[in-house]
Amino acid sequence: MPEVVRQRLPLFEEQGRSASVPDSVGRNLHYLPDLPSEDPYQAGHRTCAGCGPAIQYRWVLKAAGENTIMAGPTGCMYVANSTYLSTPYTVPWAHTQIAGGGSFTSGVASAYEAMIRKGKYKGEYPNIIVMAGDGSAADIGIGAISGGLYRNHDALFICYDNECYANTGIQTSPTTPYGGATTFTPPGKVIPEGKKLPAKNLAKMMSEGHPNCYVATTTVGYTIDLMNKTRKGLNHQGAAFLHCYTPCQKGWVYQTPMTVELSRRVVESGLFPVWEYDPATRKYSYFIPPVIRPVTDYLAMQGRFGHMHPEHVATMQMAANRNWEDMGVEVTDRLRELEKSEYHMALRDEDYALPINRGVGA
Ligand SMILES: Cc1ncc(C[n+]2csc(CCOP(=O)(O)OP(=O)(O)O)c2C)c(N)n1
Ligand code: SF4
Ligand SMILES: [Mg+2]
Repeated sequence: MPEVVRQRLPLFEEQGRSASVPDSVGRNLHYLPDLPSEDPYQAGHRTCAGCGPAIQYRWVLKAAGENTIMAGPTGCMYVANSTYLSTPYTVPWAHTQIAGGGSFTSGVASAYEAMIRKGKYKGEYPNIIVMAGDGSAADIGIGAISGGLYRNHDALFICYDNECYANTGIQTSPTTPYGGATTFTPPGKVIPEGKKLPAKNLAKMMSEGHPNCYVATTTVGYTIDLMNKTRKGLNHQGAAFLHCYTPCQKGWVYQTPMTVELSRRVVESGLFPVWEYDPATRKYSYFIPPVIRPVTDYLAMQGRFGHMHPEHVATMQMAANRNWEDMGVEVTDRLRELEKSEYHMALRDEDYALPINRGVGA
């Protein structure tokens, strides 16, 4: 019976394969000689300017390369990427029903295994990837994705997390953070904070609940990390799950060029821990950012938090401090103080707020 031959994608910066060259004023410019020139996610999509999920799609597909099959459950990245005669993919791509991304992907993986073993397909096993929004991966389609991870199909299941049901008009999802204003969690007199529940811890559910699964979190602020975790997930024999934070300019109301900056600040403020889980050792390794910030450095950049009162900001700082503790980082006295509301103003106060904060719910 023919063996299933799997691809092995090298990691970027592995074994000193990155390089630096001096620019005209003597600074070292860092580059990756091995960065593929091909872009399986090309021009032609219709996402908003600064769309975080579109940035993620591009880097994931650059890392995966041409021998890839993609599935996209219903969401912005289906609707904005599948206009008739104007799709951005150079690789096979299929739309799936919003709840069915996991089962579709399981089926594709099983079919390739069977076709190769029966000698009906002669090529290498392809990269099989599903990129589901948070509404799909954390809510409507979580059952099918959990099934695929549990049965350990050889595929990469990605949640691109823009923390809302964006495509249908920015409704709350299980990953919308506490305090986030959406069309279903508008702040008002009765519920001034907007969303009351904290976000579902999706990635930890996946790592703790699926014993053979490689699981990692990342953001579009750390390109090499995103591409390497994509490749590690694809190289892992069996199921892998990647949770990627991807800002939504339209839903979060921020200045368009700030997508990458937000994707770093969310990590630097302790609100989105970046980690990797090795199923062989059952250990987590956390990325500790070089800069650690108060949560206000992150919240004040976004209109969706512009309504928050001091006690809501303090609640957010408390959650961030708990995350730092989980990561083994000592919480400074200053960050402890910021757990108290008397150390904060309302986010709409001039000292915090950018003009853009007059957006959603403000
Ligand atoms: C079963 C079902 N319920 C609801 C919808 C309507 N719907 C289409 S796109 C969408 C939003 C999906 O949100 P998410 O998965 O987070 O992707 P995003 O739009 O944020 O990219 C919804 C609710 C649907 N297509 N199918
Ligand atoms: S609404 Fe958000 S996720 Fe959808 S295309 Fe625009 S920026 Fe991207
Ligand atoms: Mg979403």
